[in-house]
Amino acid sequence: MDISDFKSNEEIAWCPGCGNFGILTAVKKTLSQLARHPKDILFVSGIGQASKLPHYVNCNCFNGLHGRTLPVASAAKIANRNLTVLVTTGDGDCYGEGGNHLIHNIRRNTDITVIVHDNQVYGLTKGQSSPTSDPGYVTKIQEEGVILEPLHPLEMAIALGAGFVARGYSLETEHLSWLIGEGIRHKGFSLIDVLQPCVSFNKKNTYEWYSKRVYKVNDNGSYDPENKMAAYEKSHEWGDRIPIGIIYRAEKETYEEKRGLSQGIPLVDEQIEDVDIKGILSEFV
Ligand SMILES: Cc1ncc(C[n+]2csc(CCOP(=O)(O)OP(=O)(O)O)c2C)c(N)n1
Repeated sequence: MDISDFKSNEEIAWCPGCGNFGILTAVKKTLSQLARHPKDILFVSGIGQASKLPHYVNCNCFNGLHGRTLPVASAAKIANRNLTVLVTTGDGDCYGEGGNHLIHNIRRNTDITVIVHDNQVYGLTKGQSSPTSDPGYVTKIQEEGVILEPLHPLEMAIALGAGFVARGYSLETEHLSWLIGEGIRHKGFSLIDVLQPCVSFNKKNTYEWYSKRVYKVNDNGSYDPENKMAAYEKSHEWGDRIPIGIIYRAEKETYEEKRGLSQGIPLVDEQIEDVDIKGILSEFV
């Protein structure tokens, strides 16, 4: 496949200069290298600027409710393991309203790849603080600055037992594309938090701000992403230096394996003629 095979005809509604463009480029590049047809790829998203990304990619898309992406994505993967299932979500969508789903889908460990466009702000609703906003960050609502402690998503994911935990930067598209590919190849739940400048509402965490701090965690080859305690410590690093790359990686049994769903006929292909679906549905209508 070629990058152009994944281009959709939708007009892009992001602001000029938005960090989401870099993520879109990285996603399409990764997909073009996967050697999978667009019909075999499913993007699930919620509500937000980040959640518009699947509209701009030519493949299957399920655009659901704010914060509810992960149960939908997990269910789709469980029903049809032949799909490559990706999630695009914002820091509000995934770490705020969808936080409970994040916790339990990490525990469930279905084979899905979650890309969080982390701009440290609610973009679509015009700039309120999000769970990852830096303390002191001033918005129209938080006029005296954010007073809550921020959530550290990578640290939380490692503590919960996620088997693939990574951070990318939307300006480093080659590196991000590689990370997304590694996340897809990882068997189980993969979390990729992407630093994504919001040029309209986040005037603190700008391209300049991130670019001064970001460094590749394994540039000198001495970082071991399989060392859990080192990864835990690294996941907490935030401030003058911000690591990007694969922070933690471990092989784990997936939900599909535990349930015996990784072999045999995928659920979606099972014949269900003998099931009285009308009777079941009538109980809910
Ligand atoms: C159930 C529900 N709660 C709240 C909203 C309002 N809402 C829509 S998007 C959003 C936050 C978006 O922020 P984020 O997920 O960080 O995405 P971004 O727009 O920054 O990419 C909120 C609060 C909604 N649409 N539905």
